[in-house]
Amino acid sequence: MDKNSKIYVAGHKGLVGSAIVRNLIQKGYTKIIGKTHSELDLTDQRAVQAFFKEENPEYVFLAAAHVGGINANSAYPADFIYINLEIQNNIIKAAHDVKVKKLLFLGSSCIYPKLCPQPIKEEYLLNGYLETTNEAYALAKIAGLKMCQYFKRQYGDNFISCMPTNLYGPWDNFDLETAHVMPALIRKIHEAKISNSPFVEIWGSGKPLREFLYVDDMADGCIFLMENYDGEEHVNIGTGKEITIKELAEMVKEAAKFKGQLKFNLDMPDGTLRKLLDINKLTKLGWKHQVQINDGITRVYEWFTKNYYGTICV
Ligand code: GFB
Repeated sequence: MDKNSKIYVAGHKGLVGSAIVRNLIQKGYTKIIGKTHSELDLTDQRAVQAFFKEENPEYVFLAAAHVGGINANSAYPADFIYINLEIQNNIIKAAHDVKVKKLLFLGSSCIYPKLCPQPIKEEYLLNGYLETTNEAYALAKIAGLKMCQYFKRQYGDNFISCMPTNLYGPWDNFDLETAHVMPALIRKIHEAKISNSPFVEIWGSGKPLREFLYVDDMADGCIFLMENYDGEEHVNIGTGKEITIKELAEMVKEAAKFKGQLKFNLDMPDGTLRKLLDINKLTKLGWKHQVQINDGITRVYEWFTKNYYGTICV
């Protein structure tokens, strides 16, 4: 990409897309375009086609998706598969039609089989059945990465894919019903502290292991791949480190200085017990994350208390 290449970031207002925009600006890219949901409905094929014809972007980061935590994924599987297939089909096909120079599709570590060996190598894809709590979302994301492969194979389009692990950072979704675990715990523990609650509820057993990547690191990894990778196979993006949900809750407690107890609600699902990505492929290409988890939690906690809690909740 040249510094004045026209770059479209689909989903530029979300956790992932906004981090990609921040990172592109930091790196000196000047022509970044984005459209809000009200300006462009990405599930509307005609509107997406018209937008691509009019703007003619040279590079596309496909970071727009209908996302949510374990509860939202389990409760609304029809929405997760339908909306995500629509968004990615429309963008990938429109990018092909206007001959963009390169497109990066973002998936998720939940695409891998529930019981596959750990850490998870890229080649384990489609070796077994999926985790039921996020099967619909995973199927859409698998279709997206395969579509990129097939357009590359059949038409020579330079469409690549990456599969980030669990992400966290500023501008996340802090709605407790639909959030991922990190923003949910930050909010719950902060609220427990200010209401002097003796405990905070944690869903599930606290035993599942998760790998967490700070979203600005992920953005940096995405731009690194856009600049350095043209392969057909997708690439994992993670830290290579995992912690239990209980350990995560203890860390958030520490950041928030909350002294109460953790109360595990076993009526809520654990989801998959482990999904640690093998990051050797990306490491060999020359990229590594920077932000360690304690530092990342502190940053997001501070962001939440200043920007979210300060303005929206109070
Ligand atoms: O982040 P999370 O919602 O999704 O949950 P997944 C991770 C773990 O944290 C689960 C536990 O074991 C939850 O039971 N947990 C504890 C909580 N307390 C809470 C809480 O208050 N809220 C939430 N949300 N979880 C998602 C997939 O799976 O991962 C998506 O559903 C996507 O498709 C995403 O792939 C990255 O890590 O289980």
